[in-house]
Amino acid sequence: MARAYGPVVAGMLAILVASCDGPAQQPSGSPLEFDNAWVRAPVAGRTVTAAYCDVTNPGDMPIGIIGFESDHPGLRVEMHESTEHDGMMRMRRLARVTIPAKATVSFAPGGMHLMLFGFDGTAAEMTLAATLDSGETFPVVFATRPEQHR
Ligand SMILES: [Cu+2]
Repeated sequence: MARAYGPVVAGMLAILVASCDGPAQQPSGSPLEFDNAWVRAPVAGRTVTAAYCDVTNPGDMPIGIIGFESDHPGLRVEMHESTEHDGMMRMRRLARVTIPAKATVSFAPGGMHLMLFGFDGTAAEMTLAATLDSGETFPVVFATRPEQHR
């Protein structure tokens, strides 16, 4: 029976290796580093989905992200946080996400995420501009991945 798991484990390792393959492309001049940026392809016929990434602040001062924007026509982005309240999952909108000094904050399934309205998933990747509390914006490329429930 253990043999049946072989291909699955091999597949997972391949994904892990692929995601560690070389340095991620970082927006030039950005004080924050963005890794593992991906957007979940929406269910067919739907245009609401979520995007995720890991944000690292290598500096000595906390940095706030006050939003993400797209130049894609009709695409709107909100920063959300999923929370469980009395056994119910809820989402609330975040006006600001602070990345502490020398720390990584993850937008990840089940937690903070970027909520996308108006993305049909047909593009292999898309760019969202992260706006920092300094007012600077930096483009981050999100790769589209097929729908995954986990
Ligand atoms: Cu949401």
